[in-house]
Amino acid sequence: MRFFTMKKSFHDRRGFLKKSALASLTAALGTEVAFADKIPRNYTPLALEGSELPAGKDKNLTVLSDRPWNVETPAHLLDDAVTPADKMFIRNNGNPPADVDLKTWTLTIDGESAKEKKTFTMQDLKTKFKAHTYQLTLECGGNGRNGYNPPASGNQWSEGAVSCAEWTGVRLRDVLESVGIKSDAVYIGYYGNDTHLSGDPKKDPISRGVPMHKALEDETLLAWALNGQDIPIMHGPPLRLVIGGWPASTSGKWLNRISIRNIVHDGEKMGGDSYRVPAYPVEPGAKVPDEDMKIIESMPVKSLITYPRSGAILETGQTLDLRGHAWAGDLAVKEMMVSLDYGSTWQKCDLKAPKNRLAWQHWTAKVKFPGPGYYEVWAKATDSQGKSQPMVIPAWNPKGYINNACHRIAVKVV
Ligand SMILES: Nc1nc2c(c(=O)[nH]1)N[C@H]1C(S)=C(S)[C@@H](COP(=O)(O)O)O[C@H]1N2
Ligand SMILES: [Mo]
Repeated sequence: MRFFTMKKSFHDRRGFLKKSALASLTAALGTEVAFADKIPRNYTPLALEGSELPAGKDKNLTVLSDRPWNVETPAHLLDDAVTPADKMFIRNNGNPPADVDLKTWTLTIDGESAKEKKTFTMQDLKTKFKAHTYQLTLECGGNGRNGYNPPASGNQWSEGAVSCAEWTGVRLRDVLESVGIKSDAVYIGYYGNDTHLSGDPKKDPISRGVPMHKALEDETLLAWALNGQDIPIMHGPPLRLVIGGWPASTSGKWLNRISIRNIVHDGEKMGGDSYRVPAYPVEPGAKVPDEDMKIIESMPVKSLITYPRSGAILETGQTLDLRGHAWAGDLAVKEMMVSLDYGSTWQKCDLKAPKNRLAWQHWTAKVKFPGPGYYEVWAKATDSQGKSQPMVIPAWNPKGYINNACHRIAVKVV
């Protein structure tokens, strides 16, 4: 297949640096861009030019920031049924541990609602509990942030902060039950071994969690393997909490402690605008009172076109075999549609069942274009409760979370 390229531009039509490009640069640098209003038209700041990637990663991933690493996967590189480790997006809030030692690593279970405090070695976990493998969809709550206007600060993810790999480990439920859960338990909170960007050892880069009902699901794992191999350093070895269908920020990496809480966990990035959205629709740019913000739980229905990549060139009369994946948080996807005419009419796709609950579902469709010209293919999934993806952009929120707008690709027929 041939392709035409539409270079992602950092500039608007008048040649000024886009607000979103400036926002991502500010987030990556952790400081304001001085003299931003003096940047010449059509000039790309050096710091926005391509950075190197961490070891073991596909060279075509997109680096959004390298301190800490935030790397996204272009949609067409997510074509595999099971996402390979080298194509998984990376979202780090702090600095990962330089090295991890399987022999000395421990996991401690504690908290107000734990009947006792107990510490497990990796060997304990692997030998005292039954291992399970599930394919689980992990999508960053900020995936799609670059679609919002006014732009939200933070990494400007487009579509690729999602993965669906196979994780092996023990059920969190089995481990928590072996310790004993008090009847007043409401939440679990995780702690990892990464360090805060400030270097302050008393600060956690992130410490989030989920309510007990989600923590105790069959598919919630304490995982030590990714696609049958040791977890690569960027993805949280030697032990990672994996919680499919919820913001991937709940899947704690480099896990060393889980607290069973008698309150909603109050760790780093549980409050304020972090991973929270207004409880009701607000106008773009609104200031929302803290008490009106609610924690994001199950992620909304979404889909990707993973073949072809945007910019495909077809011959007139050629049939195009489209394919991709669709997922819907805790729910299943019930229907998948594609449109060639900006959503005026839709064609039903063939949709497969997931490998297991909380894994994405594969879809395919054969489409024919009426004649030469520029087209867009839009993809729309509907969940088991009848909710569909919005065609363009969903409700604005202060940090630009849960943008589940239809994925769109460009196609030229010649
Ligand atoms: N300890 C720790 N766990 C973490 C993070 C982190 O920075 N530190 N980032 C979270 C966020 S915001 C996301 S989206 C996912 C990213 O997982 P990945 O990098 O393996 O794709 O990990 C989550 N778990
Ligand atoms: Mo995230």
